[in-house]
Amino acid sequence: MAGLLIAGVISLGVLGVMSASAAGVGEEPPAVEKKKIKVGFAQTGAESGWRIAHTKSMKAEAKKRGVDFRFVDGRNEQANQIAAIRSFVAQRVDIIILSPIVETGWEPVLKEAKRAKIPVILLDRGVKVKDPDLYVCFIGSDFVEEGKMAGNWVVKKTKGKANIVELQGTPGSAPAHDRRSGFAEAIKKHPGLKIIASQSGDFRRRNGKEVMEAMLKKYPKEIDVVYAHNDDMALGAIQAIEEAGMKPGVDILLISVDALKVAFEAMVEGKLNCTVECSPLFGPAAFDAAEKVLAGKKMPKALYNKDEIYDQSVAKKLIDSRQY
Ligand code: GYE
Repeated sequence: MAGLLIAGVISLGVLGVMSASAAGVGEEPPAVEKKKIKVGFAQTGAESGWRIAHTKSMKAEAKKRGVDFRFVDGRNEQANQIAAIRSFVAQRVDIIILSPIVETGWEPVLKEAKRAKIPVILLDRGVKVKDPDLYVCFIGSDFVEEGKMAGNWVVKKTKGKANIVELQGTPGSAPAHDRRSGFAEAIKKHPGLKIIASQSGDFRRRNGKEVMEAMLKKYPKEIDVVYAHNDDMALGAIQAIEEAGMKPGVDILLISVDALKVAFEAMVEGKLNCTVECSPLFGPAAFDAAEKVLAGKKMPKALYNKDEIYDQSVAKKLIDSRQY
């Protein structure tokens, strides 16, 4: 049971060993009382396949390590996540993990956690706060880099000439902001690449479809490329394109982010052209970090995952190895 055992029980353990040796060889030392650590996790919600895989990874790892895990689904409202943090403070959890739905507005509640001496780990998405000591570390992907990878792929694939529709993630969220700026940065030296429309689909499949339907009405023949900030919205857009009588992946190219298994399926079918990976399998890293923090070890302020980019040429070969 290599679970997360906190430092508070170590002194007990040492005492236990001492009294055993004093009692003589051959006697079993008394069992060390192990305290389960209490972890509160404030999740954004369940907006996408990515998010569902993320929650699953966290719950599985908590179970594996025997953590007292308190999970709150924020139902995609910052107010619910703030209330969750307050309740974690009231419950005196040992550590709080937060996947913040948006970047701003966290200062007051993070200060409350700090005052209560409960460390906060940011998982997956970052926040904008003046005092960096309001959280111990961030673990996640470099969303700007993901946007750049997507932009570079579009530059190459279209030889620098295309009308692009961008489907943005949740307004105010770090991935929506950074995937947009990274992409813009990558295409900026190519005047032939134009983002003709950019709208939020809130990282959801249904919204991606609705926004794409509206775009196809407005620009029935002009759209060459769809850049979606996640796979779910691209899958929704694919449906809209098919319903409009066009071939997704051929008449309109689509690139998105996440690299879900369903995105690989769409690539194998030729409907999606490319996806940039963003792994949601955070469980082990999150609880390793929690363990370190509670043991008083220093964590780097930010830990970034390494993400890859996959297009149709590798989809068939890799689809069976995809874990989410
Ligand atoms: O790309 C999207 C999800 O924050 C990286 O959130 C995450 C994003 C992910 O809903 O599908």
